[in-house]
Amino acid sequence: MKRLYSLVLSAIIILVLATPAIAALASPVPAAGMAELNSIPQTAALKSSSGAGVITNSFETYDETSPVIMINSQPAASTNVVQSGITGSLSVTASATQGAALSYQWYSNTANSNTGGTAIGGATGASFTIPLTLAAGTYYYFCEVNAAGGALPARTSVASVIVHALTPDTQVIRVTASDRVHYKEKIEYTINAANMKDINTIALDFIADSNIINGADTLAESMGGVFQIFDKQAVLDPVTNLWNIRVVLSIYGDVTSGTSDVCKLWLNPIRLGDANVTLATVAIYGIDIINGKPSSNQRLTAVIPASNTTRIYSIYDINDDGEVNWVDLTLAASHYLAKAADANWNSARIADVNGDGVVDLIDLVAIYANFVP
Ligand SMILES: [Ca+2]
Ligand SMILES: [Ca+2]
Repeated sequence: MKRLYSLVLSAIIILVLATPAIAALASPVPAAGMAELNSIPQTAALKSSSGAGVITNSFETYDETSPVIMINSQPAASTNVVQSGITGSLSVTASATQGAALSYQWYSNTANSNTGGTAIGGATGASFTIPLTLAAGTYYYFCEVNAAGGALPARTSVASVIVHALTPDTQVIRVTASDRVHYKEKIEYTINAANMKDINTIALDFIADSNIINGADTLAESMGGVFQIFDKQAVLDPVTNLWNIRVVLSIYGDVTSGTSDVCKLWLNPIRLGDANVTLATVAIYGIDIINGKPSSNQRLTAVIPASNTTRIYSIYDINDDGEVNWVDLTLAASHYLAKAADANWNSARIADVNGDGVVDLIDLVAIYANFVP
């Protein structure tokens, strides 16, 4: 073990010494004539080389020194809510090169499109709370991200919000989870039930992508006066690695009406990326008042499918490509001995994984120790 450690240190030190050459290779060299190209106005009349005529071309003006915006995670494609009990929000994660400051503007649209749309007053954060007063129907939203320094704006894909009409007997199941979870932590899903009067049993079937996540030691646990009959996970499709997770709950007297958290579900990240978990089906059975057992009649009057996407990230993934490997170590090494007082700290600080204000061997060893395939 000691020998392995010193081998790693040697490898890192060699890497650090070799870094200027790597950095020189990686630095983009402006193409000859780029400055002239950039000075061409948006619509330019160019004379052809033969002089036979005039060709008019349109150009997007592009300055290679401007920051570039990346949308790292999109708002949920589809969110189901129930009228008068609307909860939840839509959110976007974005970044820009050169550490440019980002700004956000959410839009609503009458069609399933992210062109056009109407800017929503005050909706200028990375997260947008779904308006509580929406009537039953389908609504379309998207976010436009802008960055300082002349970056081209970037728009997210469209997020549909489906508002279901509420009737007195509508049972509602909601599932919520964090948008982002660190690789070393569990993803926690909270299952909330509403309008459970005279309900005996709830059976929930989730579909999870086991390329990214796997069952935790404790898969599910009931709460709020609800009894858990069983939980289990099984391979649904060995080709796509989709897993089915079934949780069956029994409802007792305490949860007869209103809204209550009835269960938690935990999954373990096994890789970086977007973990998708969908509540595929819900079966709700009422009480058979003759013998007190579950009725064979399903009482469900509103299926609320819910899909949650959680970004599994690692602070050691310096280039944010979903893996922690030698590329990240090389990138971090290119900032070796950068300090918080340095002019380039804005670009170097990502390599300071322990946050102590300097990029040194401790950071490089930590990145090496947290490689993720
Ligand atoms: Ca990486
Ligand atoms: Ca450090």
